[in-house]
Amino acid sequence: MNNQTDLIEIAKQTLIKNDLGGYTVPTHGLYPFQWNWDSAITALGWMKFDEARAWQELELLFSGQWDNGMIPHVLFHKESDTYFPGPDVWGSDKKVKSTSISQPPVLASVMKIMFDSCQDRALVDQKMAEFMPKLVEYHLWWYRERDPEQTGLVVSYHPWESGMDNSPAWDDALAAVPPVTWQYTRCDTTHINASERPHKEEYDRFLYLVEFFKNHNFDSNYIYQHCPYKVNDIGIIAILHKATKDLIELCKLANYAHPELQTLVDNVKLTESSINTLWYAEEQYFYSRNALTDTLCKVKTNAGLLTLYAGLVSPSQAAVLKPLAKSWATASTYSMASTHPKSDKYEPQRYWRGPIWLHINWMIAEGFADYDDIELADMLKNDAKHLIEKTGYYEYFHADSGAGCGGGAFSWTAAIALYWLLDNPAVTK
Ligand code: 9WN
Repeated sequence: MNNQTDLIEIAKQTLIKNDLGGYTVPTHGLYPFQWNWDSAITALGWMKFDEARAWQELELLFSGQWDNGMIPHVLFHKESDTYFPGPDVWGSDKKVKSTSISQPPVLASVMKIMFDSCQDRALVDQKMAEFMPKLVEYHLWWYRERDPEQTGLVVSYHPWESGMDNSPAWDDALAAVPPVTWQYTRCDTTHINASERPHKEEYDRFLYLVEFFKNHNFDSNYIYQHCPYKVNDIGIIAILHKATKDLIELCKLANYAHPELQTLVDNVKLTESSINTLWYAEEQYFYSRNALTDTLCKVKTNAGLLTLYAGLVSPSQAAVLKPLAKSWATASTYSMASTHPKSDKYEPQRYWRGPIWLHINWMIAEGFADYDDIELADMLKNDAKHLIEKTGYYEYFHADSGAGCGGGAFSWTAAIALYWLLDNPAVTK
């Protein structure tokens, strides 16, 4: 059991040790590159003790932005042989080698927090001038490329894009993707026990999609028409929606006028008018949808609760979601399992099929606080605190035993602890 002061120091040291010169790896060995949503969350931790370094994290993330506006899910700044699939398998030819998909775009929401909280205002102004055009382009990319028919619900082409790679919500959609037949050697299971990682059947299909993008020269139109995996991911949709609203607000606060700002405003309205197509009335829950078969992915995963964080939930829906979330949160020792513990798909220690991720808990807690359920928000926060006190900064946690799972000395867990859980006043370097 560590005390508060120790936990703050260990969290800072975790980020410092994971710093590879301007960007932070999620953890050494298992994930040796810069990941998109990890870096955004990690910047919140840096912000608490080194504001310049927090902005630098974003600078390196923007450095890999594609000309079409996309910010990739992984940037391969430096070579490493401890991860598979690396840049050769992905095959992109950009100036910074990268993957060809994105990740949940929490970046703008993070930038809004940094804008509101950072003490060095001259630095904030400088960074806003530098990053705002890029950030708007990133959001325009999401709506233009991933919702070309203007349905209000963007699509995702890969479970890795969801950030919740192995969620049981993807099982049916992924089963329709052909497996690769070539031999490959995974690195993840040399770092981590296989019982905590996806099965080979899933990896075979993850890799098929990676090759599919490469074989079709990353052609957005072709991929939109023919990708064998196309999902309206409720998690991405919710995080994008919240982030776009934050971005619009940021444009006003930073006095930044982009000629296509109205497009963002229009897309916010469009999503608001179409989100209920993902509400399954019979079970009173928000689900992702397999866009190829037009069927909802009916597994209760906590991604559905991110709609509260996005402010997409009506009062009557919130009245149903609150008691559901309470019984969900209390169905395991620690709140809140990523898959409902009563679901037959629940696996308490396998990747995204049951364990707890603290940055997701933070978003869900924010959502419940916004909908005036302080009790639930506090429960999530207190449990998250108990987990780090008991176990430290693991990638994720077993919802019943509280054991740390996946990688250790993990950046986003340390960062969200610094930002959300540990009462540490900000000090600028
Ligand atoms: C693939 C880095 C990333 C997270 C994802 C998480 C895991 C990668 C993997 O690690 O995914 O992107 O190889 O398993 O699922 O959310 O961003 O921490």
